[in-house]
Order: sequence, then C-alpha cells, then structure tokens
Amino acid sequence: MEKTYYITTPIYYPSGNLHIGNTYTTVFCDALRRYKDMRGYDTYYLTGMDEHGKKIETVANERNMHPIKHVDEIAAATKALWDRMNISYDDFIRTTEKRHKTVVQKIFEQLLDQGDIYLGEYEGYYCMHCEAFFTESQLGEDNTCPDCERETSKLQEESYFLRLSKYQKKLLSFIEENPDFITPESRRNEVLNFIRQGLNDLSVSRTTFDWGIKIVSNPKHVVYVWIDALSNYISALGYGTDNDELYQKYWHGDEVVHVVGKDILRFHAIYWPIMLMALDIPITFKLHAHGFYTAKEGKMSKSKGSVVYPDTLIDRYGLDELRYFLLRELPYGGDGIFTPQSFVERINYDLANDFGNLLNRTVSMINKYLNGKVTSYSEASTDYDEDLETMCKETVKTYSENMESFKVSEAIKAVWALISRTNKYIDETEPWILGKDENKKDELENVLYHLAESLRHIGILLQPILLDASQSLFKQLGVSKSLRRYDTLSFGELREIEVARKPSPLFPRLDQEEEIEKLTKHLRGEEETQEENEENLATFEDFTKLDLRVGKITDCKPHSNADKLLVIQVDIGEGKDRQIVAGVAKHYTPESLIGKKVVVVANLEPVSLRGEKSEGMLLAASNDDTLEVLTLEKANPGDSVS
Ligand code: ME8
Repeated sequence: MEKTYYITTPIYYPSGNLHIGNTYTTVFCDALRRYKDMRGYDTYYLTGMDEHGKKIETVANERNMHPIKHVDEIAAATKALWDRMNISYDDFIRTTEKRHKTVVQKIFEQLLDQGDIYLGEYEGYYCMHCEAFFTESQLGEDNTCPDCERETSKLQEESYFLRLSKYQKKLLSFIEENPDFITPESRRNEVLNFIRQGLNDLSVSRTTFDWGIKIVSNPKHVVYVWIDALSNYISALGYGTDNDELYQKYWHGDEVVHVVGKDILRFHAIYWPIMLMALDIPITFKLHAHGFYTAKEGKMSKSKGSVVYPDTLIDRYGLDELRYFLLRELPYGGDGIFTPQSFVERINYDLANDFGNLLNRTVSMINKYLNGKVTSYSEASTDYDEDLETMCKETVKTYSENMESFKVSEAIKAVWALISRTNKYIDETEPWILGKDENKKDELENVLYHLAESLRHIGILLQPILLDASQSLFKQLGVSKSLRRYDTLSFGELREIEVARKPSPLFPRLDQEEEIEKLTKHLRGEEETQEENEENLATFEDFTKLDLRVGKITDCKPHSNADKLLVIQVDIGEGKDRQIVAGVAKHYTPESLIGKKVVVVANLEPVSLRGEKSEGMLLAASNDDTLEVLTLEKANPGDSVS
C-alpha cells in the first residue's frame, strides 16, 4: 500500500488580497506535495480561509457589506489565484462552512464537559490585527502589540478558558522527546523557552462581537478564532462525523505536515497540540515554520510601495519564474528579501543563462552533429563522464534529503550545482571540436548522451518546482513519459531519443536595467503613460518586423491543463499546420472556431504554455467583458496581412 502524506497551509484571513508572503507558503506546500507524489505517496493537500473574527467583521462593515458577502468574494478571488498558480490542492476549507462549524461546536462542548474549558473573567489587551490577546506585562511601549507594534485595546469580559496549564508538562516532554516535531531547530528552541516560562490558560471565547461560531450551550459567546481556525486541519477531513474516512486515512496515516509562517508558530506548536491532547487525538503532525519575505528596507508596506502581489509578477514574467524565485530565495530558517533587482537577476542568471542555455545548446548540438538522435549509453569513458555521472547520483540524494527536511531552497541549489557542472562539462569536452573529426564520432555521441541524460535528471528533479519548463525540457529532448519518473533516476536509463528540430528558449532573457526600472515603478504604482514614454511609439520598421498572415483553423481542442486555453491547429499556407495556444476558451467553444479564417502573428518566438507548444498568436479584439477573434471571409491561408 502507498504511504500517505497530508500537508496543510495556514488558512488565510480574507482581509485583503493575498501577497507574495501567503503565496510563498502555498507554493512551498505545492512543491512538497508534488515531490511526494513523485515519490509514490498517496498525498492530500489542504488549504483554505479563516473567515471569522472581529477583524473580518470590521473590514466588511467598512465596505458596507455583510461579512459573508465579503468573505465569499475574497474566497472566490483566492481560489482563482491558486488556480492561476496551478496549486494542486485537494480541498479548500472555509471556516464559515457548515461542515466546519458543527465540528468546532462539538469539540468545544466536549472540552467543556471534560472540564478542559471553564468559564471565567477575561481582562487583557487585544490586538485586532493579530487576533491575539496579551497580558499587560507582554505589551510593548505605550501598550502596543508585542508582535506587530500596533495599538491594542483593553478588554474585560466573561470568557471561556482552555486549561493550557494542565497540559504544560505533557507538551514539554512531547517536544523534548520528538526532536523533529518542530523545525527549524531555532523555532523549536523558541517554543521550548516559551513553555518553560509557564503557560497561562487561554481565553477561547468572546461576547463582544458576533461574527463567529456560536457556543451551543451558551450562545451569547462565539468561539474565539484560534480554536475555530486550528480545528480546520481535522474538520476538513471529516473528523467527528459519520463520514471520517479521510480523517482515518490521512490524520492517522504515515506523514502529516503543517507548514506555517514564523508569526503563528506558537499557536501551532502549543495551543493546537494541547487541544489534540485534550481531545485524545494523536499528534501525528510535524510543524515547519518558515521565515518571512520582506522588502529591502524591512517589512512589506503598502505606503512604501513594497507589497508585492503575485498577479503582477505572473502577468509580466510567468508562473515558473515566480515559483522559482519564491522557493529559491527564502533560506531555511531565515527571511528572504524581494527586490525587483533580485527577481530580475534570478530570472536572467539562473533560469535563462544557466538552465535555459544548457538545454538550448544541447538540443542544438544533437541536431547539428547527430541529426537529432541520441542512441544509447555505453559507459563512462573519461574522467569528465565519471565526474558528471557521480554528480547526477549525488544530486538526487542531496535534493531528496533536502526536500524531505523542508529545505526546498537547498534542494534547488543542489540542482543548480548540477546545471553548472553540466555546463562545465561542455567546456571540458568541447563537442564542437569533436564534431570536426569523423574519427571522434563515438566520443561525440557519448558526450551528447551525457548532456541529455544529465538534463533528464535535472528535468525530473525540477518537476515540483518549474511546472511548464520541466515539461518543455522533456518534450524538447524527446524524453518519453515513463522516463520522467523519479524511480528512473539512474544514469544510463535514457535510450533512443529524438530531440525537437529547433530548440525553443525555456526562459526569455530580460533587459535587466529596463525591467528593474519598470518593476520598481509598477510596485510603487507609477505606471508609465504613453506620452511619458516616447519609446512606446513603434516605428514603421518595428511594424514590418511582424509577419501577419491569414490562417485557417483546422482543429481545436481544450488545453488538458488550463481551463482558459484552447490548443488550435492552423493552416497558414506552410504545408504543415501550426499549433497555437490561445486564451480564448471563455469566449469560444473549440468546435465554433474550426473552419474560421483568422489573422496569425507567424514569427513570434515559440513558447510553451502549460506544457503545450505555441508557435504564434491569433489577433483578437477585447475589453473587460468580451473577446472577439478577428476573422476574414475571402482571403486564403498564407495571405499576408499588412
Ligand atoms: O495567520 N512572508 O492568517 P494570515 C512569508 N488565519 N509568509 C508570509 C508573509 C510574508 N511576508 N506574510 C504572511 C493567519 N505569510 C491565520 C492562520 S491557521 C489555523 C490560521 C504567510 O492570513 C505565513 O504562512 O495572516 C503566515 O503564517 C500566514 O501567511 C499568515 O496568514
């Protein structure tokens, strides 16, 4: 039987649009999930929204909306964002859903009946932003929140309390006995220190606002958000209901992982395990708390124009580029900095130069010297070969160990070390010199085989990270589906490949200075206008660079991996149809396009869109609501348009 793997993100507050910070956690979990899939696990990925609490109520009031309308809107936008980012989640739990509420109510009543929750009087300071309560001694200067330094307000009210003190010793021994329960170690030490100082019982209900789950036995109270929120990890699996198959399978399965940011470590490392102990549920999870993305000058701030939203980056640079940056740039145990410069440099240096060029050179040389075909592996014949083979083997090991221990950035670094080694192998073996000598044909074949096989390793390991680029690599190299699997990672497995006739660049190189400037301005909200930017004017020469042609659509199918895209075959008079991937699925059914004569930009650089090659573009007119593909009546396929 397959081993199970259950991974969760925090459930995010719907207080505004998600920025690259929340995106980071979600992409991080997505990468780990895909990695575990590749290792043959039966995986389950949960994410969702934490929709109750005073903060949400206030935001909705400010918008003159009922809170449910507000949260519905943000939940829909969040799901759309995750779809756009190809996040492979299985369930999206919302705490306003009935399936969640009934479980929380049940948990609360059970803890109350057992005496683990009791009614008392709460006096303290509340930070609305963090949804956290503090005692006077915990506050910062001028009674500010010790975490976010915002103002707090003093509260005195009847409240239920969870007896943390009762479980303090048990929790301490649990953490001491399970050294890898909390990672990184620095976070684990933080938690241990906190517990050793003594735990105060936790206030777990409120009477001063309504937007929450009502306590059944005393409906004047609503459950305070953390008991509500943390329960999502089991309510989503059907815990406490008749339909608890997922709970039995995954919570009681082989591996359970909660990934959170360092800001909510304490809630997950202390309150959640104590809740589970009180409910007599085994603590099966491991907790990983990562650092934060910040701007150069510190915390991301809207007023300084340093809050970065993922849409902006995907629109302009692409999803793989964003995933790569996020996963590579945040070090294990530390914080990461997003700057336009570091972002653009990572794309140019790591993706376009090191990785993209390696594939490009390899495919070109296999075409040039071997007529596109590489046959089979003989065995290492030079020290360079041996060195490269050893490096491939070691990289698989280092990469996998790092992925297993949440060191995704380190895992990526290991793959890039192999990319560099493979680039160096080209310099060492000089295939262009071997190519001049007929007697060196075998040697040349061996060199090109080594390059292709090393790239296959790289492609397999990058599958959880770079979704499109890894698939494009396999297609360009002609690696069959069965050889894209992790369990085929052994040097020499690759046989009889036929590479693409022409390589297509995996990552276009950016004009560094120009992009950094543009991105900086964009983040500050200072878009260039047409008048300000003379360079925006196209010369007649620019226009003539475009090869616009009439094409007739001969076939059209939905994209297997993207709802918005259609994969279209067009006859543009070349004797062979071209494939074009177009984002028109919302406006046209595939059948309705077949037979239409359209205008095609025929000399665009080919790209891969979600794994499908696109060699051109259709012209269309659009506004916010409609989109219409330009069509012609009389013209013939191949006619030029000017
Ligand atoms: O805390 N860098 O929700 P939240 C990296 N609802 N990660 C960041 C980040 C940054 N700059 N900013 C936020 C909540 N995050 C609760 C959770 S769970 C039972 C309830 C990520 O919307 C990080 O994972 O404030 C952090 O823990 C989470 O977003 C906080 O999201």
